[in-house]
Amino acid sequence: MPTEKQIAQGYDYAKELYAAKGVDIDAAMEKASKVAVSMHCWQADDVVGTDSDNGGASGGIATTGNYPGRARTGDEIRQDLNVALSLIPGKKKVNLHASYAELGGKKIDRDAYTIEQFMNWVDWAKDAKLGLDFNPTYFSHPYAEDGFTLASADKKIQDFWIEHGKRCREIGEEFAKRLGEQCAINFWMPDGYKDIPADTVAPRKRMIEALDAIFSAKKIDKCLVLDSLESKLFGLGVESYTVGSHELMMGYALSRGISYTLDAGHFHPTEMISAKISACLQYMDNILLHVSRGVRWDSDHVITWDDELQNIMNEIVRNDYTGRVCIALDYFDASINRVAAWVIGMRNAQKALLRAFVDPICAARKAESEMDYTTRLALLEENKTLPFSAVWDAYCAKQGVPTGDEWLCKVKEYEKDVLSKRG
Ligand code: RNT
Ligand code: ZN
Repeated sequence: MPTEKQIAQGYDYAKELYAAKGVDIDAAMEKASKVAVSMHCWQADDVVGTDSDNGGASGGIATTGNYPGRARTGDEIRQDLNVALSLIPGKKKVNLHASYAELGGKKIDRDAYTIEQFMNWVDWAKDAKLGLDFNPTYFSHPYAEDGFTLASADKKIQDFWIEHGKRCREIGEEFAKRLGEQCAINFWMPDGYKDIPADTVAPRKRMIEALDAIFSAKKIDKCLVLDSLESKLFGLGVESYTVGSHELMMGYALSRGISYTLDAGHFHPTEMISAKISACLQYMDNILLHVSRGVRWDSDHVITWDDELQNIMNEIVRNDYTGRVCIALDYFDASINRVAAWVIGMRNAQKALLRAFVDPICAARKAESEMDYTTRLALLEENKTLPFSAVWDAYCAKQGVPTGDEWLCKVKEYEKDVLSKRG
């Protein structure tokens, strides 16, 4: 890890080189520090949740691995979050699923949740000065076992899940009011068939009806709640037909004026969500991103600082979309230390965001406007070796978080003192 002196020297060097390209790295750091990245609570415990003994995620998503130290309670999750958050620079939010309700020994089902079951989270977020995002949980529940929730042909099941959606919007509204930050609520439903359907229309009609029932139940100020709908290509055990496909969800979101969620793992492997951002935003006010990393399929690996992550952030920053795109992470790896999984992915997201703010783009855009594509390619490639690592180190130091791999020692210490002692 760099010394204080090296960080200062690196900063001076970078400042001069970037200034020569027309970039003020101080202004870039300031701007980057205002864009929130929402950290998903579900990396803590392999998407198990705290509201029942459901045995883990269902609905076509799966964690693999059995690394010791999984958080088992709300308190343990918050304890782990505190450690992870202290090692990540930039603005952060925390993204909760409804399955992280704390029932306090009472028997309350998901169609009856209120803010009461989330007060430990609200109090914690208030102390930590964090906004909360939210997700209804349409999986890991006996009523989701048949593979259908909002699109279920069983009225009792469909109504139960409609009610859950309504309750979640009210809980999200409370989060926003109590914490003073907008709550983005992401709706993802696993509904679909393992094998070839005979009727592809009826489930889609039922999905639309159910969504209409949820969103028309209460008008909530968009400053408080941003409703967003996530599409998917397929899931494990849901290989043949997904009700909430890209076209259905985007069409719904567009026609009802709500936000659409692009998950990086939910398209064909060569289809990149970075390429979709500027297209969606021609027609929609907002989109939400689930930044994930699919390896050959929607595997939800920890995000690395790869071309796609950088391209996503470039698109948001270069097009001035920071106010219209909510950035959230969505991955879950149980084969490595879970706190480290958070820190690696979040630091990568923040790194890519900062890099997008410092990367010079004006000259390449000018060349493009003059149809000088040679210069465009040459400049974009030369920018890649500008001393960004020095800017990143200076940013981490300024934000009071570890530089280099210094954070890893803290996680290893925490593993030794706390995580390894969990049964
Ligand atoms: C599943 C979706 C969904 C979930 C989380 C836990 O494929 O990506 O967003 O991963 O809600
Ligand atoms: Zn997702």
